[in-house]
Amino acid sequence: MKIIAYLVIFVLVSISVYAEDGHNLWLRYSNPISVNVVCVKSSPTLTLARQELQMGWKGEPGASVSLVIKADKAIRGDGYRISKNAIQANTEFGILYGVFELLRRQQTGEGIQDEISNPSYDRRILNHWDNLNGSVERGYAGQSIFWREGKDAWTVTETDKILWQEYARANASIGINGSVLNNVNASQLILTKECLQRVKAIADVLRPYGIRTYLSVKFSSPALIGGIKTSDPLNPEVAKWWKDKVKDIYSLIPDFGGFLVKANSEGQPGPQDFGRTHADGANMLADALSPYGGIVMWRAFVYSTSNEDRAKQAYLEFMPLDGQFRDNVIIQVKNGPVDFQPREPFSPLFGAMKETTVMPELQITQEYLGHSIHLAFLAPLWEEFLQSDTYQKGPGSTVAHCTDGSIFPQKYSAIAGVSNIGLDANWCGHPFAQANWYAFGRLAWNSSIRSELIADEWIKLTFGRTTTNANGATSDLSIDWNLNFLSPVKQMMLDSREAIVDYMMPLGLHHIFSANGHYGPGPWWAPKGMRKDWTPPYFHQSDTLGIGFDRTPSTRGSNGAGQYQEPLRSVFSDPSTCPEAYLLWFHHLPWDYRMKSGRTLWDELCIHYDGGVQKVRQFQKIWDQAERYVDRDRFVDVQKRLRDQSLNALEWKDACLLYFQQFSRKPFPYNFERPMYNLDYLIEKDTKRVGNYH
Ligand code: GCW
Repeated sequence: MKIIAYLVIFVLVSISVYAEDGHNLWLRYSNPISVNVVCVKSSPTLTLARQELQMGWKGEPGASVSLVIKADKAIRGDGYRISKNAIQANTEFGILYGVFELLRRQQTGEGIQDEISNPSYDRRILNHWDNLNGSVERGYAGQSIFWREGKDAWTVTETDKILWQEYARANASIGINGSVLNNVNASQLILTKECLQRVKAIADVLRPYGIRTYLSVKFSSPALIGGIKTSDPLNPEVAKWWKDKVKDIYSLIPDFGGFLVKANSEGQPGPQDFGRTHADGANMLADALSPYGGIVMWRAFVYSTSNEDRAKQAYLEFMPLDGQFRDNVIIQVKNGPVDFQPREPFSPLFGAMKETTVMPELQITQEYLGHSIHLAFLAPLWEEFLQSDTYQKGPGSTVAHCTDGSIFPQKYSAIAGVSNIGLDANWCGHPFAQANWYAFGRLAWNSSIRSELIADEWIKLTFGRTTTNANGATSDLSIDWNLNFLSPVKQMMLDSREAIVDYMMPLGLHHIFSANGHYGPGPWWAPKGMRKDWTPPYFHQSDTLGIGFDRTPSTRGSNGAGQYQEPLRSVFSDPSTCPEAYLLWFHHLPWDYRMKSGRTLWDELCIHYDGGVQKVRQFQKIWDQAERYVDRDRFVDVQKRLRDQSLNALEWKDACLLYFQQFSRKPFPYNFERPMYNLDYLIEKDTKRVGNYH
């Protein structure tokens, strides 16, 4: 009996020691080496910087590192200068970022020269689509870390504070310096006393890590909670209500960042309800915030029931307002013109609004990329977007440069990512989804770093085992680890987004999801009476003649291509010059259209769908070979998710190809894997799952 009891205790202890829930993200220091931190100033932030060094130092034992706040013209904003033994910055947050960079270099074995690093964007912000009842819109990693329902909804517990602090630290480690705490589909209640008290408590925890707090607000709040009859932005009483509210907020949160607003979009109230423009609405809020240095992020995600091509609508509504916004208003534009699809061309608003500050909105949470089931490393998607040339001020006017202040004069520069964080132990659901949080921060700090470097760093920090020799030098991960783990896993990450494009919607197809949570295939989905631009047939336009959305200037096209600057307008309008990745975004083409490969469009489509499935099968093999380098918990977790993904990829391929085949009336290429599902079965399965597909 005794032996059994000992055994049980031993097993339990081992489990608790070795259980790996992923909570530590990319911040895994082990066996710290002694270091002497020299810093003449003191503040809560500098104390954090000092602690980080003491917890994570992997350099020479007993070395001295000095932290110096000293103005230097070459250092901008919260940038820093680092060398092996010193960090210099203009601000204390710059020091903290420098410390994290120094430690990252040590952990990953990258060298450290004397160098300066300045942020690409001043404001690097996470948008949480968290509702006050604790649910998270498009969240796949559990409930909100900020809000909950029930008796203790407003109580700030120690557990809350610890979690918020861990969250803040993780953000600071990758340079994120802002959080919008609630959903853009905002509740007016966020501006009530109770709520603002909780916001203050959160802001107090985030502050030392350099993170400003922002809120999403509902435009009709004055009428809903202010006792005013209207929310017309030109009504003086309304403007005064907002001014007073802003004053209250700043008395609680002196460094409050500002408001994010979704107005006149998908049923949300806005200035147009009162015959006013987006500029009238945004400026009224901007005037209330400007005395305190606050900003308004006004979203351009608008489309109506009009017959106009949905992809053109944001541009049509916002371009006429260019130049009418205050300098503390930033128009927040999603990367693509439709809605966070696996692939879209960049939104034509980037670079086109020349007298208005524009910021990109990226989606970290995988609403359209397989939720937290599919492995999708999003840095390649964001890199492709940020490096897209808009040609708005000649060649080289990339989206990054059109938004970071290097081309257009602008008071602020900003970038936002819709967060994928929830109460799940590992924060993000899929262990690899953490890499997207990481990648967003790294790209917001430096928009020109390559996806490959980001993946490399993340894998080393998240799965790496550094070894330290007697002299304290970290002999970075072994050759075996590099060859058999780092390199294949990195390749898998880098290929993962393209795999999804291939098995979901290749060659420029978009928005062919079923109604069920934007997860599974639904090219057929078009219930009677449903708004056309909410149904996949609107987007793929399949018929016996061909497939694709005609956005050319031809009489049958919407001329969406016309919203781009030359030479893109012409390049996109001509199928022979349009990049094939965007072909069916801009063109409706016959099934036997000749592709660059010499194959017909139909055959090419088949090859892409099949290629996507094959890639995921390959990922499974890669991951299985990684087993001996990964802890059991994360290994099994990823292995299981890859299995689901494989099956889903097959469903996508069979559903889309069998559905499109009804129009193409062409056989599958003969050397090509035969479908394993029947279309009827997949349609029925989809219908039964309405509302709760994952
Ligand atoms: O993509 C759509 C989402 C909605 C979201 C909306 C938006 C927050 O399906 O869930 O609402 O975009 O960005 O406003």
